[in-house]
Amino acid sequence: MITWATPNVPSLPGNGPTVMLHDATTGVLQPAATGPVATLYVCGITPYDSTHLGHASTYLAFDLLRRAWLDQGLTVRAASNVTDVDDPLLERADATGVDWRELAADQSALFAQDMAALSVLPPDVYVAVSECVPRLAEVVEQMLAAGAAYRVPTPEVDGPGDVYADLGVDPAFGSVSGFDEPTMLALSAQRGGDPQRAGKRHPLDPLLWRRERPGEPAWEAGVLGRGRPGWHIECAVIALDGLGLPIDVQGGGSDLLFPHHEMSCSHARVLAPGTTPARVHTHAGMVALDGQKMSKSLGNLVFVGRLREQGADPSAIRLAVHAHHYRDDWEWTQVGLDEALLRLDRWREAAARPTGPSGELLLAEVRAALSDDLDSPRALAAIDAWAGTDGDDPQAPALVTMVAEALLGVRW
Ligand code: 5CA
Ligand code: ZN
Repeated sequence: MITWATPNVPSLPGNGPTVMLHDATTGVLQPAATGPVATLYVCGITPYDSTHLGHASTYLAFDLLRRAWLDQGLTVRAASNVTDVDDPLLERADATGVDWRELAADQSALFAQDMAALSVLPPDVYVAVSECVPRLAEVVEQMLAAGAAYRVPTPEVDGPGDVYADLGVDPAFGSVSGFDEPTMLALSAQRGGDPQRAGKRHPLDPLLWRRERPGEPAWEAGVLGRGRPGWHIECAVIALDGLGLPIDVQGGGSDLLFPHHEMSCSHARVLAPGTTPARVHTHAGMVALDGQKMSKSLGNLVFVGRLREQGADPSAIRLAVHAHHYRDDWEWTQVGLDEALLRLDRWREAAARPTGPSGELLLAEVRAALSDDLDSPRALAAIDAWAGTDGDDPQAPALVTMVAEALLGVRW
C-alpha cells in the first residue's frame, strides 16, 4: 500500500526515559520495548468510510508511542494492515453500487491524507488484505494440514467448505483478554464473529477462509477452493511476516481486544509455536459522539476531512485528542476543539517571546509524562504552565517548539 509523507520529527537534546505502557493482559505497566529495535503493530482501517475522530484518536495514541520511542533513541519498526476485504466494506459497496476495490482505494487515499495532515508517522510495513491473499491462503492451508483448522460444510457452495480455526489446539487461548466464556460469546456475536454458525467444533472458533458466495470477491486457492480470508488471520500474518515475533506492542482501539486480538494472537501462536506473539497489548479508549461510541455502523461520526475543510488547524485537532488520556473513553465536542485552538494560540504566543522559563526543565517534564503510559494531558499541562509563566531562558522558546513538534506532532 502507498503510505503518506513522513512528518518532520526534530531531534531533541539527550534521550527520553524508557516508555512504560499499560498492558491489557497483566493490567500493569510494562516497558513498551526492551531492545534497541522497537516493533509496533497497529490494526489499520476497514476503508469504507472517511476517517472519523475515533480512528484518528487511536492512530494518534500510537503515534505518541512511536515519537516517545524515537526520543528514547530506539529504532522503530511499525506495521499496519488495511482490511479491504471484509463484510462491512463489501456490504457498503453493494448498497452504494460502487465496486469494492474503488471504495477501498478512495477511502484509503482519504485516510492517508488525513493522517498526513495530522502528522502521523506512516507505517514502515503497510499491507492491504487484497495484496496478500495468496500468502493468507498458504497459511490457512498450513493450519489445516497441522490439524489446527477444520472444514465446515457449505451446502450452498460446491466443493470444500469454509475453514475455521480450532481454538481447542491452543491452550493459551483466552490469555490476552482474560475474559470468561459468556463474555467472549457475547462479544463475538457483536463484533464480527458467528457463534451461531452450525457445524463448528466450538461456537467461538473463528473463520479463516470463506468459500466464494455469489457477488463476493474471491481468489483461486488450490485445495481451499475459491474464496477469501477471514478477518483475524490477516493481522497475525502481516505482523509475523512484516515484523517478526514477538512484536513489542500490539495496538488498536479497545473494541479490538476481543475477539480480534485474542484470535489473531491465537493464530500467531499456532503459526510460530513457542512464541508469545506480543509482549504488550494496549488499547485506545473509544471516542463517543452524543453519548454513543462513534462508529461507522451507527453513523454518529465527525470526520477529520470535514473538520479540515471547515478550516480546523490539524494541530488543534491533535491537541483536542491529546487532552484526553489515550486509554480513557471520551466524548468529542466542538467545545473541546475550541479549547484546543485557544491552547494552541497561547502556546504560539508564548513561543514567540524572546525568552521563557527553562526549556530543559519543560523537556524533562514532557518526557516524564509521556513515558508514564503516554500521559498526554500531563504533558499538555506542563506546556500550559510554561506558556503561562515568564522566564529568562533565551533558548527556551525554540526548544519548546521542538518539544511540541517532536513529541506531540504539533506544528508551529
Ligand atoms: N480493520 C480493522 C482492524 S484489523 C478495524 O477495526 N477497522 S476500523 O476501521 O473499524 O477501525 C480502525 C481503528 O479505529 C481500530 O483500531 C478501532 O479500534 C479504532 N476505532 C474505531 N472506532 C473508534 C472509536 N469510536 N474510538 C476510538 N477508536 C476507534
Ligand atoms: Zn487487526
